[in-house]
Amino acid sequence: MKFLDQAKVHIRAGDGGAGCVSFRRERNLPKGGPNGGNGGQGGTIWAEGTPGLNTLIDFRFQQHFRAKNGHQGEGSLRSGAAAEDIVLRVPAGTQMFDVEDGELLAEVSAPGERVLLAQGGEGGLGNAHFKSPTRRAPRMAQPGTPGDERWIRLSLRLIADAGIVGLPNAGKSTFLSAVSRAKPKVAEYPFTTLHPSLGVAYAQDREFVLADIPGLIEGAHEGTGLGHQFLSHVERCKILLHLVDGTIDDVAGAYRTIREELTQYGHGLAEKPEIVALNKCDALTEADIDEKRDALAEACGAEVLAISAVAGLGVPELTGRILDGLPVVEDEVEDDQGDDADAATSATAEGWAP
Ligand SMILES: Nc1nc2c(ncn2[C@@H]2O[C@H](COP(=O)(O)OP(=O)(O)OP(=O)(O)O)[C@@H](O)[C@H]2O)c(=O)[nH]1
Ligand SMILES: [Mg+2]
Repeated sequence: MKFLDQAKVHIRAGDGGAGCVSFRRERNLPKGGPNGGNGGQGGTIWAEGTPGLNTLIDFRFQQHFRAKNGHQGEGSLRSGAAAEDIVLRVPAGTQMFDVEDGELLAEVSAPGERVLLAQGGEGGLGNAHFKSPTRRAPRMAQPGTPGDERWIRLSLRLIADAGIVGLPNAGKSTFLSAVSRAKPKVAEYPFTTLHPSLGVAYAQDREFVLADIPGLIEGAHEGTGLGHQFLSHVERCKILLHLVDGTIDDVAGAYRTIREELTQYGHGLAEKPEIVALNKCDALTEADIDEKRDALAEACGAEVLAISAVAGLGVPELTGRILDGLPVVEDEVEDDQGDDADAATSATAEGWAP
């Protein structure tokens, strides 16, 4: 499945049905009163967060959403039927903007959350409504009001707890696949990952969402490599995991390159809590590990974990560290989330496979 994080759709809510002008006519009642019913409500358009969904790709295939109009009122005081609502299924983390003025209309931040995008029109009142002692045969009824209509831009920012950053080839995707069921592509060349991917990691009976984004290189903020466009997906992470490839000579330089890009990008990324890990330690000697870990610790001014994403070395400690940095959510594993979370995980893993 392809990843798509921007989409433009046209939405049009249904118009309200017209009210009806009608009079009661019966053989023994030649001048019965007005009995025109009200029109029905036009269909409204909503957006709803959907579990297991993490791309806006569906909106490439369908860009127009039009809800039906409400039915007209009828005689004998029958109200017109309301039209059905339409629900756009979007991933959690989707923001919706008005294309015309760029205004943020709504935001879906959790699965199941529903927001209004376009209100259906109200049905018009039938002539029965206008009856009064002085006006016993009103020949008027209201038309329905029109439904809202607009172009909206959908913009998805993944909501992950932790985001993995690092140079290409640092082993970011390998780490994601080591701790979750996500299966991102891993290869020995840079820029293997072209789109962000998400995985749910489990550790210490807790779970957290990890985002793997394409590697950054020097000048990413000026568009070099794949640029830093994907950094928007780690903007909302609570913590950054900074992976450094231990097999390269200048690990401190690699670290600083990424830090510089994070700073250039702005949006508070450089201020986020960061955990630094030296990866690929299975390919290093003890002495090498010590030396590089020290160099890295000096560059970042914090303790550095030595890990091997491939061999699983130091991985539980690292996930433990990430968890320590995340707020504990009460009832995290309770409720009916258990099964759902499982289902969402596998869907996520498949959904994100490139
Ligand atoms: N020896 C060793 N190799 C590793 C380890 N982790 C990753 N690799 C290898 O490093 C290469 C790059 O791994 P990826 O996970 O694709 O790296 P990435 O950071 O996702 O790279 P991009 O997506 O290009 O940014 C692959 O050949 C991996 O097998 C490790 O712990 N030890
Ligand atoms: Mg990758």
